[in-house]
Amino acid sequence: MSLYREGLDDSIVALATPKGIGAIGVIRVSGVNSITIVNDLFKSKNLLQQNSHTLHVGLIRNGDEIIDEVVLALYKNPNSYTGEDVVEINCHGSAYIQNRLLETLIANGCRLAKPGEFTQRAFLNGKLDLTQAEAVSDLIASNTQASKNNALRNIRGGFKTDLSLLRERLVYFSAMIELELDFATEDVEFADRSDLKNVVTELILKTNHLAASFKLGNVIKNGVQVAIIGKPNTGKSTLLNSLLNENRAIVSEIAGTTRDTIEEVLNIDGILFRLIDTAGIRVSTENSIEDIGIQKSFEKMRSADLVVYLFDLNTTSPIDLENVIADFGKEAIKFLLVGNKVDVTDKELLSSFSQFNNLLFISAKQNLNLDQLKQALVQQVVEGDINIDSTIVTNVRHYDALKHLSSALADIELGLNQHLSGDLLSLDIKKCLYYLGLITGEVTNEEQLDLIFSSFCIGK
Ligand SMILES: Nc1nc2c(ncn2[C@@H]2O[C@H](COP(=O)(O)OP(=O)(O)OP(=O)(O)O)[C@@H](O)[C@H]2O)c(=O)[nH]1
Ligand SMILES: [Mg+2]
Repeated sequence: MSLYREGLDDSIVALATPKGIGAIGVIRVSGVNSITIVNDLFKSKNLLQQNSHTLHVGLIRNGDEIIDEVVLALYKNPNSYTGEDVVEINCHGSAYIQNRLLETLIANGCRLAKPGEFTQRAFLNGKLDLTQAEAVSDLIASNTQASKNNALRNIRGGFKTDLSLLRERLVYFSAMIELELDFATEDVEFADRSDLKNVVTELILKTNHLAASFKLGNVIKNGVQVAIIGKPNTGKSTLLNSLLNENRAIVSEIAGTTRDTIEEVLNIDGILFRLIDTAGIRVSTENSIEDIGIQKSFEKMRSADLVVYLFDLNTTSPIDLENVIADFGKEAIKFLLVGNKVDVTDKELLSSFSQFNNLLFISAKQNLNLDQLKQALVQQVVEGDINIDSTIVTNVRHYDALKHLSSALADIELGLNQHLSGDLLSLDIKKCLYYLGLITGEVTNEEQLDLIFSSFCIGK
């Protein structure tokens, strides 16, 4: 921890809003001398005499040079984001002004903040726990509504509440067993083994549930890979273009137009989808480039989270479709069946597909029923036992700790079944407490902290 405490005696500065032109920009200064440093440049009033949580309008000057007219927001420790004295300078949104302000603040004793350093200070000053600090990083990186909501929920501590409750119960048992060890010669049992077993069973359920939410959490953060697969000329590229509303992929009536995969992102109802247009699959071609493309299509089909199998309603028989369904079933591939070119398909032909459930009829070219398809995509993500509004683990580090936690809990369970002695049980309980702590930041090492905070951007 010392490494991190060391840096806390200086004042850091960074632009908190994006670089470039906007109506205003915000420069954030945090640290023991932050108010004094800004006060030296702000001639309108004495900031040292002002209350916390107040706003002050005035000029920032560097000697004779007027840099900008600004609004200062004052936060006194410990009631600020970082827990230190903080001044937020709302200046005009010009890159020149912002740079001049930063240069002047640095010349007067501030240091440019490293990525994530404001949040790191918040953590070190006890304002945030690790899950909250990491959620800030996720929030900054989030690019869809669903992932933003999830990050916000983690910042508010949804995740931590669950884990802290679990931790408290384990701490109790750990203490009781320690007590038993002190009275070892008297053979007493303070920790009721069947109570402990109940707690462990409950913990296992909760831990596994949180770990299972990781896949969904990851999907929200990184996107759902959707491969559009089908025979040549079925309209896969047309579909990609229509969903994106732009001419991204080349479309032609020549079979084998798409030779390489094309990937684009699409946000539907706040969920990020990574749509992949692939080369049409056919048995064998004379063309080696097309063959390589087809090979890639198969790879994408297997690695994607979901396959949209697109077929031409006019050239596909129900038996063809049965075979496709069987093939997907064999490889345990999640898929949606989508019949294209409904605009040029007669009704009788359509009715021959009535035996299939969940079949969608669309026209990629005429934009028919594309909303239905989008809803079906969302449905695939949301359905299942994990509710999107519940606590979701999105962080690989948390996931990893949950996995270890789960196996440590299994060890306790086994130990209880085998009537293991208190000192051995105690070791397993401590292991659980350690992994729980890794997530909430109660035990951690410096390297880990470094890694977490360096993924932030400067100004946060
Ligand atoms: N009538 C009709 N024609 C369509 C529809 N969708 C695509 N097409 C036409 O079908 C032909 C093939 O479309 P593409 O999008 O290139 O098909 P693809 O599946 O990407 O083909 P490959 O890349 O060769 O595998 C083009 O002439 C499209 O205009 C549709 O909904 N209705
Ligand atoms: Mg194509």
